[in-house]
Amino acid sequence: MMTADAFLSQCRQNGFQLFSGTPCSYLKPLINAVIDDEAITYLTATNEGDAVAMICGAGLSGRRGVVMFQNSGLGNAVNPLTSLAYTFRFPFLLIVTHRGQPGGPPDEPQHDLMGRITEAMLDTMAIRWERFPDDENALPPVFARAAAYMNETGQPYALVLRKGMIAPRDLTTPKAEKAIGRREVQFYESLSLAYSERATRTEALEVILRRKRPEDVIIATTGKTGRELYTLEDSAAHLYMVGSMGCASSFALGAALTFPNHRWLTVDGDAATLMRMGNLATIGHYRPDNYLHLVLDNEINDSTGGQASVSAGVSLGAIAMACGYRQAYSTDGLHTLDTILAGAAAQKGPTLIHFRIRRGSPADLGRPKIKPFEVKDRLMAHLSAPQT
Ligand SMILES: Cc1ncc(C[n+]2csc(CCOP(=O)(O)OP(=O)(O)O)c2C)c(N)n1
Repeated sequence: MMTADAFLSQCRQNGFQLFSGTPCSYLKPLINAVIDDEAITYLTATNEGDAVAMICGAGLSGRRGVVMFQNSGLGNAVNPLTSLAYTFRFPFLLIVTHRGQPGGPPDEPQHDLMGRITEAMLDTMAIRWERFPDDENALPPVFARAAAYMNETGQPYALVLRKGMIAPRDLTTPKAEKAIGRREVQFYESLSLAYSERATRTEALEVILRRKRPEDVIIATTGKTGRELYTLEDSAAHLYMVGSMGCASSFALGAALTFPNHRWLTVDGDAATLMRMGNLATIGHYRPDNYLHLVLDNEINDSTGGQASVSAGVSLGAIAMACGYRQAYSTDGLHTLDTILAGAAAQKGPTLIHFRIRRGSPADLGRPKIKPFEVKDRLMAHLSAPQT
């Protein structure tokens, strides 16, 4: 058994100072020590996959973070681990607890199957892992192996944490005593066009590009949005999420909190936003001034053949305001979009612009010819970050 502070001291020495995750009782001492440690930042995530995406976004700085969660949440994180971290080569330390460990202490029925397949799942996902050591003297070689692997491959390295490895530790940071009080959640909504009269995605992207400022970085959601943006204008300040549907906003959140001198524009889809709507609450909670969230809502999964999403009756602006965004707009007018974007330049974010568009894309739509990890390296160079 070791203390959480012994582990954190190694983390600090090895440059791991940003953590994200969701709690597990096995992680209690560690997560509490992280929250109590003023030299370490902890970003709480609503979902294990969003924790992965946030740490990848922050990883554009070249600094490596730590993601920690229960093995039950490994399922929630599979997509960003395989499509984002692996594909774009984002290295970080992953701590996965081992509830339901075979031969371990008796555990609840819901952990039985996951306990049996946890290590095999990591192997299947090509994630190099080892057991979390039970002695602090074993930590330096563990960190050395992890660093060597990350340097060589650009991939995450996992530690599987069994029960009782870390000495108990309570949380000492008190929960804020402040009353929540009365909230105003008004936002601007003006929707007057019939579906077929609305603008196209391309027209909306053209307005966004016209209003782009030199410090802006655009993170485009998976599917046709990234492809259209790439076709209209490729730039070192763009990142096209080729997979990890729904993670553009959490990736951009990690980046926005790490790079306060850049404005981070997430260009999302309606289905992608709804897929990971919990992250809107995380954006509202951390409230980065430099965050602009544009949702291009065609009410369908356009990229996969036009199947209806459930966004037609959803007021994403109202949801964003209820989650703590500073302002939100919902419109279908291109001129209104242009005016809102012009005004957003002088506003503190987070801002959500819900822009209702119609279906369809140009017939000759290209695909990024540059590989995802090259897009990431190019963006890191643009941000003047050391390459991983
Ligand atoms: C986790 C996951 N589920 C499903 C897909 C397949 N997929 C790719 S794009 C897409 C539709 C996205 O719809 P939306 O966000 O509304 O954007 P649009 O295509 O309409 O521009 C789907 C379902 C995926 N890439 N990842």
